[in-house]
Amino acid sequence: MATRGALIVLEGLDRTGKSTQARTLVKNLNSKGILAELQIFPDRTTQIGKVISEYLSHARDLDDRAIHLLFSANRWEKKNAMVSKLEKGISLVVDRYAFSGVAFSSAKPGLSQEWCRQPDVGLLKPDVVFFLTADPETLKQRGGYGEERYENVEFQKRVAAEYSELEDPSWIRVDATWSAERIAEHLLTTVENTMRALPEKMRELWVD
Ligand code: DGP
Repeated sequence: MATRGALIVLEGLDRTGKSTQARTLVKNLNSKGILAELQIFPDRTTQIGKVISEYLSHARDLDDRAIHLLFSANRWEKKNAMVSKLEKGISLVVDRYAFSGVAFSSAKPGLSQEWCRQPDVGLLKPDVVFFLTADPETLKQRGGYGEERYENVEFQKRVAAEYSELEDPSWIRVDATWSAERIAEHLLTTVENTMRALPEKMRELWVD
């Protein structure tokens, strides 16, 4: 069995319950004696993250390509710390990753998936990607969206189409309309199985 931690990513549209599930997964892994920590992207605590947060709350406007590169830089600035934790045997549960980067940016006019992928090439490749799915109209019923940019059904539909194009067969689709308990159990079991067959070496995203 590998001595390193596993890199576990949760992806999906807004309001699919990702953040709750990511927190629950860390707690459930910890209670089984497995070292695990949460990493949220965008990480709004850094200087770059603060600019992203201002952009999302409409406090600042930025060119579509400029904000795309900042989201990516926000992931790059965390890479070394993530590698070091994984090497110490700490698993990381990541709430959104480069796939959000591609899906949300390429949903905008004029930005291709190919262009959007480039800045994230070479980041760590996840060991498992959970893709929480539900129809945007259903998600809207969950108390509606907030004030942030991207939080509207039309845009989310375009993001969903981009995710489908980006999805690869290794992703694990999870029905976000299942109960929170059922999803949490499914995630935990899958992660435990992934950990049993974890390759020692970490790989790079979109390289091979
Ligand atoms: P969250 O904090 O998970 O609600 O994410 C904030 C919003 O930003 C959400 O609508 C998804 C979007 N987002 C996350 N990562 C990226 C990214 O890398 N690029 C773009 N364009 N949007 C992103």
